[in-house]
Amino acid sequence: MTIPMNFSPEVADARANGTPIVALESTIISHGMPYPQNVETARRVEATVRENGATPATIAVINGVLHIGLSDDELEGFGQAEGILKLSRADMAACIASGKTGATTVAATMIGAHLAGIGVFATGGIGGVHKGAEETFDISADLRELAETPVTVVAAGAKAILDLPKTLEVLETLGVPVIAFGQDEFPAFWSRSSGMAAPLRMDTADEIARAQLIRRDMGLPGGQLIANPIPHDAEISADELAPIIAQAISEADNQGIGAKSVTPFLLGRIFELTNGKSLESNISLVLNNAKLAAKIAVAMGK
Ligand code: PSU
Ligand code: MN
Repeated sequence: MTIPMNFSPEVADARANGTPIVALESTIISHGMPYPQNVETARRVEATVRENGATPATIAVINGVLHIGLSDDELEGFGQAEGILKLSRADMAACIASGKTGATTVAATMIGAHLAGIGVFATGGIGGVHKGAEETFDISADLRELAETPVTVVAAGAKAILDLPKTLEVLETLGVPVIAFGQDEFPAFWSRSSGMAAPLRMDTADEIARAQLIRRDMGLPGGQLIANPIPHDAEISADELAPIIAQAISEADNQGIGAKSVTPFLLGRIFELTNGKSLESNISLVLNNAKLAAKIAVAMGK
């Protein structure tokens, strides 16, 4: 193996004992939330995975070593450090080769999870087709990764900063199962409703685990997107957010924000413009996703 890898002690134990593991991403820490809430959230997410019967494995590249499971100090480092690379499929190997440090997006976390034999991953929201993609061609590499890499990703749908109808169309074209959990509608991250029906619906972790295993046995590549609605008490209505999102997007356009900077810029502006309310919702939905992912990981192990 040419890939330098490091497993945290608890992940190494779980692998040795064959107990359930849930992968977690690091970009949500470094680029998705402000300090110190990002580190506090990362710790609470890990605790939630443990409380629900699985071992958390936060994935990142540190000085050219692919880490599967981070120590408390390492989590803190991703929360504080400026200038950490944001890694997707295109740049993960280069970061390892150059001995650099980078946080993994959904796409890169799926790749790391699969290398480590982990089949379930919890995050907040996935990247998707950005509004205006017909001009910018800005379509997240997360979508293609879901079509290629056999990891079930639990997210709260896709953010309203994205073009949701186009995101669902691309996922369908790529053959990615999009499964709403416990409701018929596709959830929209900060709100439970998007106005669009989800292509598929499931109501139990067992069903979700079975579907992934059946895909594998059918020889189908790729994972599944589980769209888990945000808890009722943490929702922000689409009406309240729409003008804020529009403002953030127009500022990004005016300031020439492009490529990898778009998503972190929009998340940061929406946090400011909602006086932190968007962050509280974001934390609540990530914890909710961690809980469901742990249950799916337990079901997959049966
Ligand atoms: N959703 C969040 N917070 C985040 C992200 C998504 O709620 O921080 C991150 C994820 O790591 C995701 C990435 O993979 O943004 C997508 O970035 P892009 O749009 O540049 O592909
Ligand atoms: Mn992009």
